[in-house]
Amino acid sequence: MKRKPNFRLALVMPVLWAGQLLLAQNFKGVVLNTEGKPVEGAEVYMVENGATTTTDSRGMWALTSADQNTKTLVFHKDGYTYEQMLKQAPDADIVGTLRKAQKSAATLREESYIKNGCNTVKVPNDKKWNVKFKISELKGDLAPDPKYTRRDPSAVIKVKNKYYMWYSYSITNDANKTAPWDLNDLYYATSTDGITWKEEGIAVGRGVPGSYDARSVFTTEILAANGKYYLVYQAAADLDGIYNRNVVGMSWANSPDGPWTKLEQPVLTPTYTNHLFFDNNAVHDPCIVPYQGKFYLYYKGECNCRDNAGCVRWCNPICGLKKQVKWGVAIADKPTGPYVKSVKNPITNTGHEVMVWPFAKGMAILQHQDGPEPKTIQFSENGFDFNIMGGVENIPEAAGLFRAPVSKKNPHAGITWGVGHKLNFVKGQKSWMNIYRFDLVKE
Ligand code: AAL
Repeated sequence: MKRKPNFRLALVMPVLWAGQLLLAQNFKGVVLNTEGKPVEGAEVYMVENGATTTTDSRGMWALTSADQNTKTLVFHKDGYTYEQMLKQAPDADIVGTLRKAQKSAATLREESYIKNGCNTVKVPNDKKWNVKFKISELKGDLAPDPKYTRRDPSAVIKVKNKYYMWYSYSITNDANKTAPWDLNDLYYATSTDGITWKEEGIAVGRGVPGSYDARSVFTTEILAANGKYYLVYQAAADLDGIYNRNVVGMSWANSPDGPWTKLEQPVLTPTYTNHLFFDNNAVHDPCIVPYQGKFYLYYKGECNCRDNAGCVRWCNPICGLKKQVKWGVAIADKPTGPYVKSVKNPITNTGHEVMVWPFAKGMAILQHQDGPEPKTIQFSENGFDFNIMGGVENIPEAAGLFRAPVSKKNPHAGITWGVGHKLNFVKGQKSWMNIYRFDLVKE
């Protein structure tokens, strides 16, 4: 049977096709190295739709998207760092610049552990560096109370004879909570002796629906600089941000008592790539330290295997470990950013919670767990290349350090006391958490 020509379709199709053409957007550009020379064979990845291409011999590339929204573009080639552009509008002259990657001291040590065995991890037994802590309970409003879950405290700072700390806060039995850091707000407390604390209430709350911090704000740190106060914290837009791709948000205030003003955009995001990279899944535990006239944002990265065949959870941890997480650092001229991730990332091979303080002309850190160098104290002359200096006994969990003046001689001046947190496991119920105090034990 002969089919009748469908005139309506014949009329509509070209219109639809032309409409799509109108909607389709072109992103084009060039990838250069830091000397301004074209980079051939660099990957260009459009995060929102997964479109990927490779630069030609002139470093040129082109990608199309079916909608008119801005896009996240990631540029990469082996031997270079990942560079990403957020909220890039369609354009024909997008210039991506690739910086050569460098191996940090911790990455070189990790390579040597892989080659020579994990029994080659050396922790010097040095009295000047070895540390030991003792833990005690807080009093007042922050005395342990199963009704409330208070966790991941910030550093403690002293402002006009009062100590201040900020922390993640939630009601333990909130039925909608999927983890202790889900559906959190940032609360703060003050004290005159560092032992008895008064809960002052909310400092920074979750954002309105649709915002990058709508689901939870948690795991915060405080920076006092230029007469202002800056809170950095993890922010989750939705449930995925609780376990995977979160961002780091920031709020600032003229007084530690607020009011706090949120920045419109996050200051840090994971490296949005499907390749294995130490922070391709999440950026956690942000902590900003003023250093050499700049602001160093240290953070813990988490790696996710995503589409990488054969990769095991946590991206193939070494030394038979179940989990390995590493830290990165991003540097800015101003506290509010923009923060640029270091070419030396990752800067540790172990990690979890970030505990960092300036000492002499360099930077000291505590490494807690999740890697081959747990319970160590480390030092770096330049803020990137950390070496193991000694061991740590009774390390506090998720410690917020009391911010003391920088010492030229005593590496422990930045860890004399502070606050940490404890998980109280209750079988068959939601576990709760409380904040405790830790003190350095002088030997
Ligand atoms: C902690 C931190 C981050 C994680 C979660 C809450 O140990 O590393 O803050 O997102 O667990």
